[in-house]
Amino acid sequence: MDAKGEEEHSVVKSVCRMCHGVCGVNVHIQEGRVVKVTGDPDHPMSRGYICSKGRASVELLYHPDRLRHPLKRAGARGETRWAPIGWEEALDTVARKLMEAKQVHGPESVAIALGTGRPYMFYAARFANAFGTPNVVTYSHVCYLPRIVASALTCGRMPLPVCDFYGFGGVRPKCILVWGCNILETGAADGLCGHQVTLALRQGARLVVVDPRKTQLASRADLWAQVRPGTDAALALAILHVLIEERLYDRDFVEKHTAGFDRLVERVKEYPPDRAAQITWVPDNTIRDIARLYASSKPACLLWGNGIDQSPNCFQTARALMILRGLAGNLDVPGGDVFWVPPAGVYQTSPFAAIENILPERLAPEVAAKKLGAGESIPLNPGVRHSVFYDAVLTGKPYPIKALLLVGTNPLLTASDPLKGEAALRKIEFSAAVDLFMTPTAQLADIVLPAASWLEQDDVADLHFIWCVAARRKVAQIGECRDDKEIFLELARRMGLEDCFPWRDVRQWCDFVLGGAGLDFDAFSKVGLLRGEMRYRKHETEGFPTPSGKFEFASSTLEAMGYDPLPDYREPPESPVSTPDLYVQYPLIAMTGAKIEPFFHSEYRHLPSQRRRNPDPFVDMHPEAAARLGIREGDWVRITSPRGSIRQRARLTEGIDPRVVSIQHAWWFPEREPPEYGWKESSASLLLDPRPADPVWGSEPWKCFLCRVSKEAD
Ligand SMILES: Nc1nc2c(c(=O)[nH]1)N[C@H]1C(S)=C(S)[C@@H](COP(=O)(O)OP(=O)(O)OC[C@H]3O[C@@H](n4cnc5c(=O)[nH]c(N)nc54)[C@H](O)[C@@H]3O)O[C@H]1N2
Ligand SMILES: Nc1nc2c(c(=O)[nH]1)N[C@H]1C(S)=C(S)[C@@H](COP(=O)(O)OP(=O)(O)OC[C@H]3O[C@@H](n4cnc5c(=O)[nH]c(N)nc54)[C@H](O)[C@@H]3O)O[C@H]1N2
Ligand code: SF4
Ligand SMILES: [Mo]
Repeated sequence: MDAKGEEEHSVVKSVCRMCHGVCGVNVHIQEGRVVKVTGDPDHPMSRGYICSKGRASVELLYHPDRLRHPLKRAGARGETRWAPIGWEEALDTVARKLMEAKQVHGPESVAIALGTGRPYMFYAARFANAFGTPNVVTYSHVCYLPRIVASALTCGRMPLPVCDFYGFGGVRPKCILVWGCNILETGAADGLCGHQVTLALRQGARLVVVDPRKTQLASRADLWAQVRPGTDAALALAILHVLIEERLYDRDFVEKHTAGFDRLVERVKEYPPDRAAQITWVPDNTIRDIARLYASSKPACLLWGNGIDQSPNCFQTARALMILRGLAGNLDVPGGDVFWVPPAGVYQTSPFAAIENILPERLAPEVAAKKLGAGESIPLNPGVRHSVFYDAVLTGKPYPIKALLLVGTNPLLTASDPLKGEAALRKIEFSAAVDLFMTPTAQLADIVLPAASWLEQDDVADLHFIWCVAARRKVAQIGECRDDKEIFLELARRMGLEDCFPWRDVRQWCDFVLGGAGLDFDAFSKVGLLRGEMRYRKHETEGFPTPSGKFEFASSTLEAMGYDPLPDYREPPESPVSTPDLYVQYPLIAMTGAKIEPFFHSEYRHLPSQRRRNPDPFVDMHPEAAARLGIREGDWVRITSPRGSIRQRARLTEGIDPRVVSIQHAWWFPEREPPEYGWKESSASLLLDPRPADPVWGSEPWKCFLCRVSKEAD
């Protein structure tokens, strides 16, 4: 490189947001253009790690299909005719339409639909609250939230405990129990960078994996429980049974800090390992070995994920795993499962903090009571399920729904009941979508607003209320794209909501977030990271902020609300056991949406580097099951559930039980014709059971329903 070239090459330190993770990265800029994103070896969260998505950030940034200007629908819905308009007209229209609906039909006639946790989550939740609608349509029933609230009801603290890999207390985990979480592909869990697991294993930590699939981690594990999908509660109760029967638990913790132990003892008596083995397909000696290894390794930590969230009794399964952490004496101890202490003075804006903003009591009580689907799960679930929302739009009951603002979500591909969803999106009077790309969902909107990617944003990146916040800096501008936060500020200004959004712009907001820590965004960008001062064993001085002041084996809150205060097992609503007749017609158990490294849900199928890694939709099945059906590696197969039918390509693997198949989710083909881009061909959303299975939380069983598979005609 000549001297001039070197001068023009600069490196900006930032944090990636191609997934939830906050991997520290170096953004390389040449002649004003981002040319490369590499891992930052000095970053304490990720220590140089970067995955293929992080590296593909540049491909995303400059992708020719990016939305670059606000668009207005110019034909009938779904006719794919769009006219570019200016931001003023676009924002004025959205603001006016939402306000008109509110004035005529009440704030509840307007819904906000959100996707997974993104940097603007806090703004979105605050916006819904300030506007006064209780209807936030989101994935809280199947992702993360059930574990947060189950953990909060058990030990009073929010958010949930996270594995302590960083060693701030001088000790690292000796054993990692990974339960329904595939962090090596999913990058981050609950605020933890997945690379930390790799580092801990390199240092000799023992590994136990509970997963129906032989994931990379499962293949490296000391013990692997190949659990039948959806039966985790029985397995957890049996492990608790062994801990108690063999007196492997932390007696000091139980005596000093817990309530309801006797009732737990009675409950787990119902789950001896031999009974659990029949339910879960995990041999009883494996159950005993797991209990012994986990309980005798001190400290140990437990990493959990969507495998729990999307099970038919996710809430009590999560409670059982919280109880396991407490009983083993791992809660808030160095190297165990800890409650991070965030940096002092920094205003908390994590997706978790957003929940606080959508708690119903912040709304007018009479409006909060109107939340769609209220009553089908405990009020602490702030979200509305898609299926419930679509019904309300289509029937006008219990009241008319007039307008919808979709921000960063593609529910036709990522939620259940998508055909009903399509009808609802076609029927609703007004909708606007904010996205980086045109999608099958955005194609049905009236106004589409172009969002900025992470390289186009200033932010105080905060991942789930953890021990640090990190600086993300705007290094590019694509077309007229805008940061979602700015879009919310602009809408709030037009809708008289400035009291809740008093910030002039995103920079002033970032300064506000940092204000209590005594620095502004410019100074913070130079430092790059602010850390909290970690304290362990907070319960020894502060107790647990539950009604009893103790860690509650039996939840007094659940009991007061009329629910079972203790974890118990429930059979999935569709299974060989609960629906044997249906099982004859649909003789395979379907799991959907095991996440894969190259994609993020419906995202990145545009990006050649990512698509090459997984060019087609794949369903994993055991060679024996395939042989019985005359299916060979790579064949296109038809997968049919009681709800619908799709096609994917068979991939044969010994790492799955012959009675189970694993179906990739959120497939569409951006290269095909709009408005559908072929989503009805292969999207697992068409197969999903939209019924709320969990009696407490209302989760849907997306990882354990029935299906059949057949070879497609050549
Ligand atoms: N069958 C099945 N379905 C599942 C799952 C499963 O396991 N099985 N998992 C579920 C889970 S856990 C979740 S959380 C949901 C996620 O569901 P979604 O959040 O709806 O999924 P994505 O495809 O990631 O994102 C939707 C859109 O957001 C846009 N987007 C990305 N970043 C931004 C941004 O910064 N701003 C804006 N405005 N838009 C942005 C993308 O371009 C994309 O079109 O999917 C769920 N769907
Ligand atoms: N690359 C990539 N990263 C992502 C995402 C993405 O789409 N792509 N999505 C992000 C989002 S929104 C989320 S919520 C996280 C989720 O991250 P994870 O929690 O890791 O999510 P999954 O891959 O859905 O499920 C984890 C594991 O659970 C297993 N599993 C399925 N059913 C069961 C069951 O019944 N019991 C048990 N014990 N295990 C089961 C699956 O086989 C899978 O290996 O990932 C985030 N990160
Ligand atoms: S794991 Fe997530 S944050 Fe880290 S490099 Fe990959 S996409 Fe970026
Ligand atoms: Mo999620």
